[in-house]
Amino acid sequence: MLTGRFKLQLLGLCCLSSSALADNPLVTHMFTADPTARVFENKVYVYPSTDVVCEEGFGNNGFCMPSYNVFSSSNLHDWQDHGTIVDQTDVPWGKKDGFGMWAPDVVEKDGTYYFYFPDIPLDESGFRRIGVATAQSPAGPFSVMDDYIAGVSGIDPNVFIDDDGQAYLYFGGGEKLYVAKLKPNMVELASEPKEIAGLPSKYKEGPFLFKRDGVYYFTFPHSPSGSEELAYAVGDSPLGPFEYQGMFMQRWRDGIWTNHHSVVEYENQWYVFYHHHQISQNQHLRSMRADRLFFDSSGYIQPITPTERGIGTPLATAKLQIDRYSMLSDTGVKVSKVTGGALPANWQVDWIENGAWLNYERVDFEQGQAKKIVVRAASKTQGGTVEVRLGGPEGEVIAQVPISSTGGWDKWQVFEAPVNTKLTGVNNLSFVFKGAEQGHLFNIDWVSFK
Ligand code: FUB
Repeated sequence: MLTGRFKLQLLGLCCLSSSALADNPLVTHMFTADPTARVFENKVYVYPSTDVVCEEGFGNNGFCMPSYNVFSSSNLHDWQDHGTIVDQTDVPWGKKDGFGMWAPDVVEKDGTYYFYFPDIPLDESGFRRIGVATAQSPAGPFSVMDDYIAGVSGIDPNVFIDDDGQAYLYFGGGEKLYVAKLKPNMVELASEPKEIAGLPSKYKEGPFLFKRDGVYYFTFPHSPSGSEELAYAVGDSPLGPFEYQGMFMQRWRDGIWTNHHSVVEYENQWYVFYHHHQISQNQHLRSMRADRLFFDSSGYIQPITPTERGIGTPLATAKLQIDRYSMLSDTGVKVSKVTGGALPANWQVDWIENGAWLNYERVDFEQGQAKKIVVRAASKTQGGTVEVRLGGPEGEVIAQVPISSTGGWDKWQVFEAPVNTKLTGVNNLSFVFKGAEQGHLFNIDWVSFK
């Protein structure tokens, strides 16, 4: 139960820069894992590790993880890839072909960005040591420090700076997780690492501490049996002890053992970032995702249900990948990945039958410029109509887009129709599919407004 108090209330080769549009997974052009999200300069920056296919004889525990990238977004839909910020070959004290650059973290103090990362030490003094790279901007360029943090051996660093300016380093993977104070220079320990008290038994890793309404939430992937669930404990001090509260995200049951997360508040909404292997179906080639996180009135974290729609608010003029839906009717419509395990991943809406529907929430129409809707569709049969409605499948009809035969289920054409209402601001859309009573009508790639 909740505590009484709780109840009351790189060596910068920076960088390639490109844009990716996505809901979940957040990016589809590369594999990304262990995402740490932070708010810097009024944007969300995400620092994942990167998964690549292992060549024979390389890698560690099945993972090949050579480097770190950073991504940023202000609408949580358009993610700018700022490129690689730290590569294993940049780390003076690290094995240059170790591929062991596991989950990282980053914090800002006095205008300097401190990037903490695990790597395999050349001196063979541990499974992983934790290094630091610093930059003057959240996207780098980062300079890697000459040596790892003395006195720390383990994985999954997480750094929390409390309101009084004291910084704490959390780390570890195994039966025990650890915390130590950092000196004001952020790269040396100010206290001996001590075991965090109050956590449940069995394997734990990926600590992530945040503070909300004066309560310290210590969150961690936990494996009581089988794959990892995301769990949390709460306390009155960043050093603990903590009181275990249970899990807030269930374990994956489809062939991936890890999950790894971070929690961040942005523009008065809390989010959890985590990973899954939806694109590759290979547990060593993961993709970062995010969903909204809510607390109940007592401060308990409400359980997360992973969504395809994710967290972004795209502009209506973007290519809206409605296969990343908010909700689908129970029958008469499916979503299929058309790229296999390859990158960049792409999905389509298909097996559509008369009367089926799909909701896609949070589309930004700004000042009301949208006059037309465009649908990219394919049909081997006679096609049908896409009714576009507001708010849900019973909502006001704002457009009706006729789709005719294109001669094949993968012969794509663009169809359009006028929008009969002036839409402004953020709206929830619903697409209702109409056509012959029997058979499949059409497939949809994306929709967009002009
Ligand atoms: O990604 C490699 C390791 O797997 C991370 O460091 C762990 O937290 C787990 O996600």
